[in-house]
Amino acid sequence: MNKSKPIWMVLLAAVVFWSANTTMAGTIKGKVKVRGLRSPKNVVVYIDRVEGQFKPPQEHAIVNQKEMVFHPHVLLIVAGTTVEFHNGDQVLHNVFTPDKCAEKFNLGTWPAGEVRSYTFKEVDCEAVILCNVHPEMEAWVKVLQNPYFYKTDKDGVFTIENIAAGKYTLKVWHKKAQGPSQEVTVPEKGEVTVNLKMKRKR
Ligand SMILES: [Cu+2]
Repeated sequence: MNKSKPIWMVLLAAVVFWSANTTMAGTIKGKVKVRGLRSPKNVVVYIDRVEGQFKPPQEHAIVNQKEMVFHPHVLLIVAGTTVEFHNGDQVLHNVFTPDKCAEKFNLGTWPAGEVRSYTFKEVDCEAVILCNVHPEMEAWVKVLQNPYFYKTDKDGVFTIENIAAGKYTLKVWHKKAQGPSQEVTVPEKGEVTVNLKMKRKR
């Protein structure tokens, strides 16, 4: 029974393998414009809901405090992700949030080299992260249902790749601006371009 497989079996296996690896998926790309802000930096563009369960990554996300600034300023994570808060300064920093969706945690105050963490469980949570030693310090953790998100740079350009073909609701978020959500149809292959407009919140 150790004969080599007939050629049709090899071809069939190849076709099955190929089709399993080419699900119909496309890209959403575009640009965000924000009226009333200096630049569209740190706008979060994301698909509101995608069918299925999205497991958080094994590796932890990191927020550092360096030169009295939280890095990154906006962190995007899938629900269930653990975030490590590092202190990269030679002074004591604290980490807390007043937001209920993150259980109003206060991780305490600690020196450089020490790390404390928190697992964000609630989808759609937008938690402001503060330091009670330095009131000017601020960061945001935005918790999403799925990994189809993008955070813009100064140019406002975004790309979300490898989305299964279908209809979705694309949303935008910025701490100081707001904009309408938009229905988007992702093609089976290739890309759809969407331009998004936001306005500074009053
Ligand atoms: Cu601080």
